[in-house]
Amino acid sequence: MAQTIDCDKIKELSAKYPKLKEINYTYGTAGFRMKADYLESVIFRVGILAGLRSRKLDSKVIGIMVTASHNPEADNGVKLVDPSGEMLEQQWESYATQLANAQSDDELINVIKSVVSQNGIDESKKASVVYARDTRPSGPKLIAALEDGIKAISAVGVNLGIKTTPQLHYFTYYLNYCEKPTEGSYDELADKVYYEKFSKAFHKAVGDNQRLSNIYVDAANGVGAPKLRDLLEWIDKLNDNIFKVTIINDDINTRGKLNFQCGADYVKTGQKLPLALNLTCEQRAASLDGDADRIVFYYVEEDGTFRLLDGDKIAALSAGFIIELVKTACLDISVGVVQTAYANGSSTAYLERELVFPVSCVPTGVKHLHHKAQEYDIGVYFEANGHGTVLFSSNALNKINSDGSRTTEQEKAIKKLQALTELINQTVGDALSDLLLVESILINRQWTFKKWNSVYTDKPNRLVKVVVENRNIFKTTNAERTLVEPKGLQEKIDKLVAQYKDGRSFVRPSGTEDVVRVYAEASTREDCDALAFKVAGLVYDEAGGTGGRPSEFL
Ligand code: NG1
Ligand code: ZN
Repeated sequence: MAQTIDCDKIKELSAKYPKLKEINYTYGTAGFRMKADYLESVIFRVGILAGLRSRKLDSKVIGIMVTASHNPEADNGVKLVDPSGEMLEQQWESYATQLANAQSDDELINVIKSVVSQNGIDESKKASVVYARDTRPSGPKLIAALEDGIKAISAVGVNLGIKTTPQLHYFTYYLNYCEKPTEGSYDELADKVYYEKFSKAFHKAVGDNQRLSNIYVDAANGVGAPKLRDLLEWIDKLNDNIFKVTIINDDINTRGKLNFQCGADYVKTGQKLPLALNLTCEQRAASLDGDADRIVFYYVEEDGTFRLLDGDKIAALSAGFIIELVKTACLDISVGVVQTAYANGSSTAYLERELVFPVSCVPTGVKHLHHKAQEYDIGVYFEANGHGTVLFSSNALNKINSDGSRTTEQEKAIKKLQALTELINQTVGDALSDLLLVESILINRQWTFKKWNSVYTDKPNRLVKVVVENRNIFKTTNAERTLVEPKGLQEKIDKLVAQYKDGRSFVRPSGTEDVVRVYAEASTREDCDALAFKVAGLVYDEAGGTGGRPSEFL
C-alpha cells in the first residue's frame, strides 16, 4: 500500500526534540546557523522538509549539509540542497523557517499539512535524501536528530559521513543527473567520483606546462584537510610532479582548533597570516574555511607586507583567462562577472574598464550571485571572502564542445576551455576546485602570486562588526548598499563618506551572525580606518549598540 504521511509517527519522534520556546529561527543566507545546542529541533524538522521537497520534485534526491562553515567550533548549522546541487529554492526557505518555529508538535503537523496542500504533494511518492556533515564535535548528535526527522517523514536517507560542503552539493547533482548506483557505499562513492573528476580535469587544464613552486594550504583544522590530502593523491597518481602542496592546520581531532586563528575567514578579515605559518617572500599560501567552500591566497613581500589574493582577485584571474581563450577560439560567447557590495572598488574598475566585462552587483548570499551568473553564457561569480565559481550555460557548453574546422591555436584554446568546464564545480563555490582552477591558470600563464596581484591594486578596506540590540531593524536597498531603515542613518553615513577621497561605506545586517556589518574603503589606510570606525560608532550610537562601545569606534 502506498505510504502516506504518518502524523502519529511524526509526533512521537518530534517529542524527542522539543522546540526551544524563546528562540526565533530564520533560514538565512546560509541556512540555519547558531550555537549547536539550539539546533536539534531545527535539524529534526529539516529532515522532514527534505522529505517533502523530494516528494514535491518527483522523488528526486535532496541533499542536506550539517555545517557552520567558518563559524566558531561551538556553532553548527544546516542547509538544504536542491536536486541540481544548487541552494534550496527561495519559497521553501520560508517553509523551513515556519517549520523550525512551530511551537508545538500539533503546530508542526499543521505546517507540514499546509506545505503538502500548498504544493499539491503526492504523499504516496517515495522520498530520497543524502546528508553529510563537517568535522564539528556536535555533528554526530545533530545527524541523529536529522535521521529521526527523515524517518518521521518516511523518506529513504543515506549518510555520506564527513564531506566538504561542495562535495555534498556535487554528489546530490550526481545522483540525480549522472548515475544512481544500486549497491555499494555512497560514502566512498561520493569521494571517488569527486576526486576522479577534478584530478582528471586538472591534468587536462595544466597540459604540458611547467609546475610552479610548493603551496602551503591552511585547512582551518577542518574537513578540507583530509579531503585535499586524498585529492592530491589522485592528482599524483596521474602525474606526481605537477602540484606540490603542504597542508597545515590539518588537526581535525583536537577540540577547539577548528577555524581557531586560521582559515580563510580569519585571514581575509584580519588580513594576516594564520597560526602555524611563517612565510618567506618566495613562498605561496592559501587558506580554506571550515567546510572547504571558500579559499583565499596570499604571500608576503620582501619587506614583510602581507598581500591577500581574495575572491575579487580570483574572479579577475579566471575571467581574464577565460575571455582570452574565448577570443582565441573565436567563440561568440558572452562572459559576465557578478560581485557583491563587498567587492573591492579597484576590482570592479579593473573588470569593467580594463577587461571590459559587464559587472553586476547583487545582495550578499551565494544564491543571489549564482542566479545572476546564470544570466550570462559564462558567469563568473566570487564573493570577496573567496566563495565562488564560474558557471557555463548550455549555450556555452554547446559551442565549446561542438566540432568544426579550426586552426591549431583555436583548437588549443577550445581544449583548455573544455578542461575548465570540467574542472570548475558547477553546483557551488568549492575551495578545492577553485584551488585547482587558480593553480592551472597560473601554470598556464607561468605567473607568480606577485604577478597575479599586480593586475590591479586593492583599495584599503575594512570590515567592522557592530553588536546591536536588534539587527532586524536594519533594512537595505540597492543591492544592500543603501540603508532604508533606521530612517535618517544613511544620510549621516553619506556625510561621513563625503569627507574622504574615494570613500565608500555601507551598513547591512549579517545573515549568519547576530551583528551589523560596516564596510569601508578609501584611498589610504588611515582614511579607510577612520571612515570605518566613524560609521561603526555612528551605528552603535544611533541604532542600539550594545555590549560596551569598542574603544576603536570613533
Ligand atoms: P553575512 O553574515 O550575511 O555577512 C557571510 C558572508 C557572506 C556569505 C555568508 C555565508 C561576508 C561579509 N559575508 O554572510 O559573503 O559567505 O556568510 O557563508 O563575507
Ligand atoms: Zn564555508
